Amino acid sequence: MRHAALIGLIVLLAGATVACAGDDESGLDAAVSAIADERGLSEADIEAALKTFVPSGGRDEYLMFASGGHAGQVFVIGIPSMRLLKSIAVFTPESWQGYGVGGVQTEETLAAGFYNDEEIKWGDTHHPALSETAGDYDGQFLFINEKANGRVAMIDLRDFETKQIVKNPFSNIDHGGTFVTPDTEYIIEGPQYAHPLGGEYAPLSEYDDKYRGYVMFWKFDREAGRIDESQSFGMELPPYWQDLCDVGKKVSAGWVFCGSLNSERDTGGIEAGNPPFEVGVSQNDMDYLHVMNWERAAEVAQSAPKVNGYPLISLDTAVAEDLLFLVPEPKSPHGSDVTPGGEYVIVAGKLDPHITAYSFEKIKAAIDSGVGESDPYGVRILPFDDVMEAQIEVGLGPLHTQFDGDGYGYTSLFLDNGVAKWQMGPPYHDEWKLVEVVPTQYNVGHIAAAEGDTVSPDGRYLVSLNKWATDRFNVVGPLLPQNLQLVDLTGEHMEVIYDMAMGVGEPHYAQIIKADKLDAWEVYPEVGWDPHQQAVDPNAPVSGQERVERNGDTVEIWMTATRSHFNPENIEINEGDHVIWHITNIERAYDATHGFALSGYNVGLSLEPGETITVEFDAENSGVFAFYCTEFCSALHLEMMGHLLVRPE
Ligand code: RUQ
Ligand code: CUA
Repeated sequence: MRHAALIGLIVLLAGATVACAGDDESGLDAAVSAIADERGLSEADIEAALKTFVPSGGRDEYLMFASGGHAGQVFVIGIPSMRLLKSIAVFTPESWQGYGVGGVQTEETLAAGFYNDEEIKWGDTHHPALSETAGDYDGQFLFINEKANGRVAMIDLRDFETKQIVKNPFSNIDHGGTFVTPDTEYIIEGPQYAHPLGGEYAPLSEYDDKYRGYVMFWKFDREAGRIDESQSFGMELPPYWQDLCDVGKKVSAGWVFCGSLNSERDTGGIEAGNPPFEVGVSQNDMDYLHVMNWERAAEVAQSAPKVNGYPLISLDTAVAEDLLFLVPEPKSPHGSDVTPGGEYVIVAGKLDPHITAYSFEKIKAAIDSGVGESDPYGVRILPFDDVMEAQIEVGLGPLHTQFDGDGYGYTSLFLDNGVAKWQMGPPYHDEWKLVEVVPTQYNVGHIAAAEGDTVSPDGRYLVSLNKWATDRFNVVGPLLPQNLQLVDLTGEHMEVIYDMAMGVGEPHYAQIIKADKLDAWEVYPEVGWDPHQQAVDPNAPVSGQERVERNGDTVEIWMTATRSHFNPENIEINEGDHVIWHITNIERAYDATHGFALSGYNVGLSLEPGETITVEFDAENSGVFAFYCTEFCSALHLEMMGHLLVRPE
């Protein structure tokens, strides 16, 4: 019997049920064996299926928030089932959620991120960051950066909706964020390609003088559930290409660490006979880890001059006030990740097969002792040998590191296609050493471990966020899905137990939170709820007071929606009228969402139970326009409609 051992396991797992139900073991045996044989499944396959299967009606133990890459969204994925539960609209309009398609509230959220009032229709989300309390995910808010236009968004996890987008005032591109400080005092938006201030024009010949990196510190007001732009500030950095950051915690609380590349300050120009960027940027053996004191920077920012409306700490001030130091890091570094206790910063260099661990204690000692030469901008470079704690050879193309709760680090290997598990030195274990590598399929970028960025990671599961899934799924045209692979960390060896095809965007980074830390609403707390304010809209339509009022050329409508009608149903106005249309879904039932589609006027809303949305437009098209509910809400859903009659002039 091929599957004997495993069937033993299944029987063991199912033990109680089997015994109670009085089923006979050999029946289960034979049934499993028959299915496995028919489908060509190995014992490992059956074991993986058992570990990831969540029966109908079951819940996942963790939720993963994954960036949607250039889909501009955030994906919510259950673990271990790897089911996609939601795609949260963030930087891109989305019509199922009625995001940016007619509703005034969400259109304003999106418009706050437009470029000089020019509509931006997409975004490139990279790094989600869950809000933290004392260094632990608290399940309240999620932040994410948008690389292509230098923006940061905030999602409220009470209703899983985007509430705010802010735009970097100093740079029109970013990358190294978002990362939150241990109590979510600040959300850090790290830069990438150096830029003239504010994205103004300056020729590349003035690169050394006019181009800079700008790290943004967005202040978070937890009470208000908003980034407080008035308390946010920026800091100028040398024109290296700052890359991923991580925030210090516990012993390194108050500090932030960002890797960089292009310490060469290369400006490319293959068309002019220069070496291409890929060569020019990879000449030096070392680039620089940026070590920044954000706590002190926040004080210094109080008296910093405002530029583009925000305090900006100049590079000279950053140097004079001891806010910024550099540490050499091996060739073309990418990730920098702080260990759970904050003792070390782990850096991985794309062109170096090692991970390098820097001791924060040694960094502090080097800062205090005043050692080190200055870079061309006067920033002190702490000597590598003074601050380096350990190096481990892990494989080719190491990128990003995560941690478990047992003193192990996990680093993605982009070139070797795998994830390396390695042991941390003191205070976790006696020595630093490589444990094993699990192959992944295919080019892995980020990895995410359960509660992996907190002061107390869970381990157990790790997701490898792989790029193109060659040779993995059915062919669906030349644009390949990505492959999110679930890795089981509980056994003696790491094991890939699920392949999830991701057919949208390109998930970069993700964070995984214990599901019971989230406390999302099933319906909005009260009828007439404005999700933008997270409060009742005093002007919300209420049952029994539905009406249409005219005031000159302005027509204001108070409409309610319930199963299975809108009230009022027919509305007659004049061409050219200005229309303000409020709709409340007055239902309290858990599953009673109504949609609102208005043909001819580009309006598509989602009204969840209790929600009020306002739409505003000029009635420039005359004619008869049906409006209808877009959710199949009841047997008489098709009857849930009405007419907007626009009389021609
Ligand atoms: S990084 S390319 Cu997160 Cu590896 Cu953006
Ligand atoms: Cu309401 Cu369909």
